[in-house]
Amino acid sequence: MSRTLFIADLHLCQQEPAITAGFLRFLQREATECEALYILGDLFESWIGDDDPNPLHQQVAEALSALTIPIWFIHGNRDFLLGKKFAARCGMQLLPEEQLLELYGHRVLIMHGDTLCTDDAGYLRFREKVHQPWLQRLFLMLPLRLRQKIAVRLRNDSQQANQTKSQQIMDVNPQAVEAVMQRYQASLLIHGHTHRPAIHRLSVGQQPAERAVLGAWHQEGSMIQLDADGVNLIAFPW
Ligand code: OKV
Ligand code: MN
Repeated sequence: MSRTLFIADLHLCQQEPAITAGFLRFLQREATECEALYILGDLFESWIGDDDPNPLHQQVAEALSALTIPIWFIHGNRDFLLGKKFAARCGMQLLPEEQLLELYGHRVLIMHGDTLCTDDAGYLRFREKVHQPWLQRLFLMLPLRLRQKIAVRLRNDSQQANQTKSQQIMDVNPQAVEAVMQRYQASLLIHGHTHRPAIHRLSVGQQPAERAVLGAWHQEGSMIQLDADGVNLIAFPW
C-alpha cells in the first residue's frame, strides 16, 4: 500500500502495559501495510542508556525488528539518549532532529517539535545542558543505578516546574514554525511533542502550507498517514 505512517509520543513505560500492547498490535496490523514508518520521538517516557536491561526495551526491539518496512527514528525530548546500539537492535535508522522528505510530491519536514516551543525558556535551557556531547558521555559512564537516581530527580524537578507554566508557553511558537518551514521550503510540517493533535492550515511566505500535529498515546493511539491524496490524522483505540 502506498502510504507512509508517522507516530510520536507513545511515552512507553513499564507502568502502562496497555499502551505497549496497543503499540505491538499497531506494528502487526497498520505498520505492515505501509511503505515506511517514522517515529518522531518520545517512543519511550525515559531513556538513560542503551545498556538499561529493562525488559520493555527488549520487547519493543523484537517487535520493531520483525517488520520488513524501513523504520526511521527522530529523538524526542525524553528519549534523546537512545543510541545507535538500541536503534540497530530495533532495525531502525536514526535521523537528525530536522529532516526534509520528498514524498508523493510533497516537501515534508519532520521533527519532534520541542525546538518549536521557543517561549519555554526553562525547557530550552535544560535541553541545551543535556544535549552537550561531553555531559552525555559522562552521564553514560556512570553506573546504571546512579543514572536512575539522577533521572528520577530530574523528572520530579521538571514536573514541579511544569505545574506553573501556562498552556501557551508549552505550545509551538508560530514564528518558529514559519521560520523552519521557510528554511526548508516545506509545504507540510509533521511533528509531535505538544500532545495537541490537529492539522493546521497556514501560509509560509505567500504559499499555503500545513502543520500536522500527532497526538500522544495516553488515551488512544494517534498516527498520521501520508499518501498521494494528502495528509490524514487518525485516532484509534489501543
Ligand atoms: C528525560 C526530561 C528526564 C524534559 C542527564 C546528561 C545530566 C542525560 C541525562 C537524565 C534524565 C534522560 C537522560 C528525562 C527528559 C527529564 C526531566 C525533564 C523536560 C544528564 C545527559 F545532566 F544529568 F548529566 N538524562 N533522563 N525532561 O529521565 O529520560 O524533557 S530521563
Ligand atoms: Mn516530547
